[in-house]
Amino acid sequence: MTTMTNTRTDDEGGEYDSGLYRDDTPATLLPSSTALDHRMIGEYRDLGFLAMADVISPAQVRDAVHGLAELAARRPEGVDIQLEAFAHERLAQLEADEQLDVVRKLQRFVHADERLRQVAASEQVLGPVRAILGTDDVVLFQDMALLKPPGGGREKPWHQDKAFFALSLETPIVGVWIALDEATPANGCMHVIPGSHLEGPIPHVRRRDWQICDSKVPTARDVVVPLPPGAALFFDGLLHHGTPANVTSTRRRALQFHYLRRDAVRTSDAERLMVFGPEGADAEC
Ligand SMILES: O=C(O)CCC(=O)C(=O)O
Repeated sequence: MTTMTNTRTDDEGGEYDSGLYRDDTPATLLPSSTALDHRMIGEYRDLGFLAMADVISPAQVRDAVHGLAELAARRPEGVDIQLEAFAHERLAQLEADEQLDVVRKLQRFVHADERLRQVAASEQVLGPVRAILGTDDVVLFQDMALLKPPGGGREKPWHQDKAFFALSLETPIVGVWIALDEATPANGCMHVIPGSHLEGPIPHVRRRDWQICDSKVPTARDVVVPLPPGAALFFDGLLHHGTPANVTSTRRRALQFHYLRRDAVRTSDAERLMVFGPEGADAEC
């Protein structure tokens, strides 16, 4: 299975101090289909994120999960699949439709599954993105599914997404993280540091991943973002965020899309590494 060209096994991750993620301050969830007014956009600019309920419907959640499961079984050309390090131990016990339970990440799938393409192009997702970016002319920059399987799906340490993207620092990018299952503190929901996007880029180091050094994470400011299925977190590309490991037996599957203004200024990998540090060559979000 790991010999297929579009499939590889994760070789990062590792032990971490559980104090890196605090659960005492939960984010507020805006009601479904909130049209973002000036005040809410101002709040997004100050905090660097907002969370909203029911951004996609239960039917879209089901379709997305079916789409991902089919892609994990079919593995079409062009879709990148990364398995958890424990995949080889568990794969033999899994039925074809359970293969998502060893997949850490799928990438570049919108061209391969119409149901997933429709989620990325849906008005409920694009409406808030357009309001945040201040233009109707937005483009999808990256599509991925982050599946953090039950029984040890690994941590994604604290990081800024822009450390992975060759984009000018002034170019705004919006991440949209959509829960497909209930995402909880125990199964690895998102954690964010409000306002950290205003503090500029910070050096990343290669430890358990390409990440912010653990000792530099202001954990006292941690806001945890538990989300029901269909809810989404919209967040700035410089916001410090991370997710702990899934230490439960429940699933925590999510879609993550990044959007840019069409006139976004792209730079080079060399510039990205100059800003965020030399250890990030080939780093993937
Ligand atoms: O879903 C996750 O576990 C982490 C997602 C994330 O922050 C990323 O891939 O940049």
